[in-house]
Amino acid sequence: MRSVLAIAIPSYVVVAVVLVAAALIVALLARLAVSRKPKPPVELPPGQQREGVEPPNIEVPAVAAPAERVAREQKARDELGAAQGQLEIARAALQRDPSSSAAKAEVDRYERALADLQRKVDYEARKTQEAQEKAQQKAEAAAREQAETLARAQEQARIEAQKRAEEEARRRFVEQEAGRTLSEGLARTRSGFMARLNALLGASRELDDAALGELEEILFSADVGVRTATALLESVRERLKRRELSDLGKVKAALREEIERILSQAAGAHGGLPDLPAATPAPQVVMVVGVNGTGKTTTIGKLAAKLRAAGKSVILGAGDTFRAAAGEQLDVWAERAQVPIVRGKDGSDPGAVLFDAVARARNDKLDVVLCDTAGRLHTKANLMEELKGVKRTLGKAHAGAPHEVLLVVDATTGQNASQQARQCHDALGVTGFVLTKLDGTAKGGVIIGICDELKIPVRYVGVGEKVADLKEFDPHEFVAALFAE
Ligand SMILES: Nc1nc2c(ncn2[C@@H]2O[C@H](COP(=O)(O)OP(=O)(O)OP(=O)(O)O)[C@@H](O)[C@H]2O)c(=O)[nH]1
Ligand SMILES: [Mg+2]
Repeated sequence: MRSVLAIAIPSYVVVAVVLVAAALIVALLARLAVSRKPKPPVELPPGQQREGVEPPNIEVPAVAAPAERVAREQKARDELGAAQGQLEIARAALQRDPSSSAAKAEVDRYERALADLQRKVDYEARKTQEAQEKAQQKAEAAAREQAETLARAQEQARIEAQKRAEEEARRRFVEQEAGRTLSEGLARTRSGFMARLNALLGASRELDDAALGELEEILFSADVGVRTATALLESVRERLKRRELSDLGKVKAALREEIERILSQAAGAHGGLPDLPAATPAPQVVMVVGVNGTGKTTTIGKLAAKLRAAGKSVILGAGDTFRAAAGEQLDVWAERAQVPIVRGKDGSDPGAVLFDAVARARNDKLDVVLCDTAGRLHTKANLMEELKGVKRTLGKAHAGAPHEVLLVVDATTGQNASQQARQCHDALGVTGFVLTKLDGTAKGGVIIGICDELKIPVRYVGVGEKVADLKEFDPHEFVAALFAE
């Protein structure tokens, strides 16, 4: 066999084939080394890096150059291999006949051709590498885009899950803190003048002058105020004259009706924060006022939690800049109710702080701004004058603001509450009020006097310190709880 090959294929051809094969192996190994070089990590340009989204870490496996490119390079290498074979043959011929000028010319021709072909191979190899890098970059860009889209979707899902968890926490916060019922909150008032009234009007005794005298005495001792007590008595006397009332049970029903009428005339069917009229642009600005200690800050905190639980977006404005503790107290409520807060430096201008809160609400498209205010000033400045200034500033911050001037009065102060309500209303044009601390007093009758005199709707009543203790005022429910025996 060996002898047959030796005869059929001259030795220089075998040498040439071996050389070509070696050249091809070297070229192939060089290319493999290039493609295995570790890829530098892909960095997102600064403009494409999104806040909160980690630039994705992308690993793209090596991508092959286009087949047509590889084929061209291979063809050039084949041509080179063939030329090398030819050169070896020419050199062997020259070796056999060194004096042959034809053999010499042949060698020269193949050497020049080989140099040209080597340049061609280099060129094609460079082109293949460039094409490979381009394909690699394209694949990496596509992978990066895909990873970014995925990262954004994951981030969005995370934000939404967090929002849902916060909503749930808020809802549980409002629900779990089961407060008192209105009836429990009114227990003291019921055990005060209402107990005497119920005892008198529930007794099976004659409807005579003595009974009416006793009724008069009870109403005057209740905290409804002289004017309202007189009006209530008048209405009973009128109906007696018209013979509409035949016994004390009927007097009780008539009084209950009259009290519900007084409480409803301003409040309508139920209290709560009224919605903004349809055409009025948000945010709804609520300025909360009242003398010190009545429960403004606490009411704002409870209200924020309630409004949030009802799906409204709320921001708090810490307009009581006169006491450091006031801002901190509101901070605690903002944290509990999970709502943003705007605070200024202690002692700074309250109007400016509330202006900022409204501006932020407008910017962030929030529904409601709850503005806390001071109940007492360090200086001798008049509180009402100060609050008038704040009110004007709110009007500059947002057309129509404040939409609600919510006066907080403390029921335990009885007739003082009524007086404060009148003064505040004269100065600021109160649009609704909140009667707090009904749970701690027998003077709950004060609400009847305030509604009768000022005809301002009661928005909420407070029967304790928990969120659930702030109740939307419902005249019917209120009277039922008041008259319950
Ligand atoms: N029992 C009871 N306490 C209440 C109620 N509302 C508020 N309080 C308490 O009343 C106290 C005063 O409440 P604040 O909210 O600080 O009153 P404020 O009007 O903001 O007081 P200043 O900022 O000093 O003007 C706090 O201890 C509250 O917890 C309520 O309806 N029932
Ligand atoms: Mg306060």
